Amino acid sequence: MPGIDHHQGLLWKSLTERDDFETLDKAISCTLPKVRVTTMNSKQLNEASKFLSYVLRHEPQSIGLQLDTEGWAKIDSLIAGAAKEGHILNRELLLVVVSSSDKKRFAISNDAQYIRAVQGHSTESVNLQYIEKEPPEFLYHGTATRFLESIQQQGLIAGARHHVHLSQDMATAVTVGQRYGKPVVLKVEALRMHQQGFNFFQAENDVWLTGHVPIFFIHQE
Ligand code: HQG
Repeated sequence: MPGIDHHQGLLWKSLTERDDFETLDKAISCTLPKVRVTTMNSKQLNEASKFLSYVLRHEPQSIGLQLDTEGWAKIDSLIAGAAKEGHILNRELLLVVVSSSDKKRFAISNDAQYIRAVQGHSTESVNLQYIEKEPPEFLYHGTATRFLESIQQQGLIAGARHHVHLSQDMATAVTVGQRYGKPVVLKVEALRMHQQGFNFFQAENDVWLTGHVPIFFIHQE
């Protein structure tokens, strides 16, 4: 499959997350008492966020962690499993990562005992049940120009993840595409797809998800 080079590298893709760390320090200040601020910095939060993406989306078994089908991991088990692999986490750090994530990548359960990634999974143990929803007329997908030839043949495919990811705005799509090279934005006729029987879902963080986008619904911007 063209583009395979990327998919082979998926496990490390979370390292390309682009948290907006210029605003993170402000977020920390708002979230925690001053005495805590001095004990955390943006680098620590960035590393923790990447690590969480890795274990909660892709490789929970790397730290002996079990996710339920909805993607939830026990926070105590996460902290203990991470520590065995040399990643020092604590509840406060997790709470700050969750609350300051620019893309709201993670959620904490109401009883504060569990944590999960809200989308982006590749691990087979998770089958998160998103609620089906009618999409807006158009959604956008950011990719790199080097994938275009393959996309023109296959349409948009989920690859190692469970879904194709789409955004409601073009600016987000540009940022997403930039992770892999020269960005290009594809406009997807989402509503027309939906009317023809394709399912769409929206994750808690507003990212739109669908299984596959055939080429005849895709237009290059
Ligand atoms: C491309 C980030 C060849 C696709 C973002 C993309 C997102 C094809 C890459 C989330 C193809 C997959 C997911 C085809 C699609 N042939 N290449 N037929 N169909 N592709 O990372 O959508 O920061 O798995 O265009 O915001 O880029 O991690 O998916 O370039 O929501 O929270 O194959 O990751 O969120 O790459 O990004 P990915 P994505 P986080």
